[in-house]
Amino acid sequence: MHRFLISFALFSFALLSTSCASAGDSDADIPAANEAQTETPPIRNAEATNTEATNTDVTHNSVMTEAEKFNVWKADFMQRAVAQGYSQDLVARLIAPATINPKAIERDKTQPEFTKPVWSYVDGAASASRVNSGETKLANFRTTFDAIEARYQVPRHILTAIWGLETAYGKIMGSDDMVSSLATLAYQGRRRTFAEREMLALLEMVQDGYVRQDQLVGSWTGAMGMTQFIPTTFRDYAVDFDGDGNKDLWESEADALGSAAHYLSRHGWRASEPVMEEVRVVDGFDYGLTETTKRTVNQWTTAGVMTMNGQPWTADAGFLEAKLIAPGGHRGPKFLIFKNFDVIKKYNNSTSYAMGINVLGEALRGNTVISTPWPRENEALSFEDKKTMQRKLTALGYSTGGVDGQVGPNTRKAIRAWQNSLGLPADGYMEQDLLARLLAQ
Ligand SMILES: [Ca+2]
Repeated sequence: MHRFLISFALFSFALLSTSCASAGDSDADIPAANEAQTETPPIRNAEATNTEATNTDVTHNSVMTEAEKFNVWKADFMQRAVAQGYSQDLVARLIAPATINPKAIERDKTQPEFTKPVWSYVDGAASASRVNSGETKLANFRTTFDAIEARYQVPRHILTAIWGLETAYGKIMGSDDMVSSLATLAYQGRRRTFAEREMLALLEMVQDGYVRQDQLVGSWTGAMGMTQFIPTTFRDYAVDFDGDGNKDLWESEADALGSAAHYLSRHGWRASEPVMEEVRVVDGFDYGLTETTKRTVNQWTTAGVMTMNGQPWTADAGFLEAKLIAPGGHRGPKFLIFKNFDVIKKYNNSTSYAMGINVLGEALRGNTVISTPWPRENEALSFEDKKTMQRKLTALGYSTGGVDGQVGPNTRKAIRAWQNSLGLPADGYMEQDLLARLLAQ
């Protein structure tokens, strides 16, 4: 808190897995803002997947081999791309060589059965090795960061954290052919709208000449370079920061970091505001206010929210709007989250991710931002536990909007209503002992 009070006038991420780092992109397990309120889609958003049926087209003719069906889809897509105005030459050169990426077929079918608790993600994000490497990068690219901050007013520690969480500072960028990966996702169908849209963006990128076809390498999910931009994001936000004529997010740190800064800036980054601040709340605090309610800091103070050290907020801070989150329930740490938190979620629509970026970023500046212990003794609910919980809540009249094993806003709302009925803190957070209590009911 003192950090915020003092530095308010200043500026106020393997992983976990590789590329699509944040594979856990949806906020399924973590109380977060209402994702439906997102104005523009984040770079990668689990919600962007779709489940449209594809059984009406020729690609599902069972007599054909997989490769033949793929080629039918490909010929059709190429025809449509040309009809949309892309040159026949370009389309043939870029799309015709595409082949099925077996990894994209396999992995896209895999459903996560178990989600790590939020603290595992946050701990991993700011591991000692990631902090050490980040400090080295900050030192090695000091002048680059100076120039990027001057142009975009996005602080270097946040950019470094994104670089670190996305690709371990450029070490794990994915080595899959972009066109084949996206073509496979499109052919497969579950993400056809997304993948075809991204393929058209690849055509545009090559057509406009600021990237070369041979550069189009990344993760099977379609994310490229040190900052893991999908093609539409690349097309709309990548910059040639070093001015060599090539938007090189793979080899040029200046281009990659400048592009990330440009992205955050265009999504409303506020240089003079914090990302999140840990807070305490009074006994009997109404946890129904967490997650979606937006109030000014002064209003939160009136509602019983306090700084960790008990000092008042600065006058300026009092007027900032914030939401309150308790990602580990009422026994864990609570945070006021500000506009910049939502801007980070435009990068990856996950509360855990945004927290990870902030925790790593602050660690790179020598700050520890979470002091309250997480409720680690509580074993996280399994996928089956979550479904059992959803069935029981629904049976008791608290609709979870379906039984899918994913704890999203609807399920948290149902948990809150059930908690309220028993006079429990309505934090929307289900623990094993609470689950036992629910099931006994
Ligand atoms: Ca460049």
